[in-house]
Amino acid sequence: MKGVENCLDKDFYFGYATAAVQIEGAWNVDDKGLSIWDKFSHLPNKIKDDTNVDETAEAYKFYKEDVQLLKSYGANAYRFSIAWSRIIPLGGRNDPVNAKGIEFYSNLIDELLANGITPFVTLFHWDTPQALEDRYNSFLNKEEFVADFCNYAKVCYEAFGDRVKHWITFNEPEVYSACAYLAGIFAPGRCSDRSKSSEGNSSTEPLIVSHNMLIAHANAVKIYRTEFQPTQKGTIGITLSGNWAEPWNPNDPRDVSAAERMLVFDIARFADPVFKSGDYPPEVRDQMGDRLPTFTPEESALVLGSSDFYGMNTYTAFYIKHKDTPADDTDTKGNVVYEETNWEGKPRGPKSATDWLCTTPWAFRKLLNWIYARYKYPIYLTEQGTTAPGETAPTEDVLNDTFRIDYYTSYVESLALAVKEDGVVVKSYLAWSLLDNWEWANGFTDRFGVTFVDFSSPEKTRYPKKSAYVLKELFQNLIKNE
Ligand code: PNW
Repeated sequence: MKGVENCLDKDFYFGYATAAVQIEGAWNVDDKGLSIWDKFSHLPNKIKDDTNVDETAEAYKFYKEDVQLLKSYGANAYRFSIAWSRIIPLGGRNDPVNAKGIEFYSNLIDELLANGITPFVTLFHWDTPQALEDRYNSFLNKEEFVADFCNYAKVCYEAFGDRVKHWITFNEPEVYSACAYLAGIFAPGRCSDRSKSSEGNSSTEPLIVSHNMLIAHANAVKIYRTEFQPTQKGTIGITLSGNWAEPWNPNDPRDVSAAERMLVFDIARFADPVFKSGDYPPEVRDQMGDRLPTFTPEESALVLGSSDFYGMNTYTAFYIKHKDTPADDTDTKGNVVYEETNWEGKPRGPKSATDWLCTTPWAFRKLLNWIYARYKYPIYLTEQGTTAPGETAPTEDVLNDTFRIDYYTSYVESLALAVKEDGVVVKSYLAWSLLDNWEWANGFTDRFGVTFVDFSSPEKTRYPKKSAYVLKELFQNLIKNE
């Protein structure tokens, strides 16, 4: 990579991200409570390969080995999520705290710090305690949920805040609310389609859930800022998802505005309330009308500015075409059509093993610029990565993962150019993911790791892929030594 050497500051964080459900296993060990995924992954016909989260990569058992992997991959940061149901097995503010759950994360944090790796901790990566779902439908009940989440967050700040200086409240409200409450393919699996779910309303619930998530986020941040930040001196924020929208036909103004509208619905719907205006973008309210909840003036003031940084997850891009028919009432993307090729037949990019994901480095630089121009907050890239076709066994070919190497090399170059040429402020690059893991509704079929995991072996043997070492070298060249 020429011309961009040393373009990242010495305090730049390079490392990997994971989530508890996807790697920990140990679903009933040390008094853990049930999460909604412990239940959902055992229901029939929900997971592509009929697997569940009982074991996954067993990171609960092998966390020390994983910290050594991180070290050997040159990582100076690791983003993981805390399983709420390990800390408070029944989830609620009047339920007991589980000392063994605290001990596990405390040990993991100490192990990371002893190896020179900075922890980034996500409080919620989609695994609500099942008891809260049973009691009051979790996110659908604002008062109860906000109070229980704040209590859980406070327990975490108290237990880990002396050592954790980078907090992320929620991971990807957009993806979570849409998959769990619109499509019904994520736990708790609610949607309007009665052949899939006996409960749910796809036109309202995703909007209520993500609204309540923003309010829970803002309240948990207020607690951190008033009671903990003055002494613990950490930072706290939210991580949002978002993929680039490229006009299907750049010469058709209707496609140009459709692509911009998709970004507004997909990204600004969550980011504007937090980073810009304390409210949803007007074009979103125009389309969604009364289905979209409103912020009270107090809520709006609390949400605006409630993140110290912009937590960004991005993977790919789509060609976006306008639609001539009116939006239906379950639309959350701005009434557009997603296309695989543009008007000239040009494909998005090389296809991964995951249906929605192609390699589109050209779009990453545009998206970084779009977000930075709109919000002017320092960006923490908290997830990015890919699956690769044909990864089924740890053969020499599979471990020499050229598809993933090309993905990372080209995306990291786009990042470096955005920083160096465009002046975008980026503070971290946390690749998804350290390990092959349990990819939600796709089970073990989608391998996102820079480490191959043999899920059939009792030790869940880890085999480094070459991309891990390529990434290490890329960042060694990009991050300044002094
Ligand atoms: C993220 N999309 O989800 C999650 O944070 C991870 O837990 C997950 O394993 C990873 O990305 C890979 O999927 C996404 O359709 C799911 O654009 C879907 C999309 C983006 C992110």
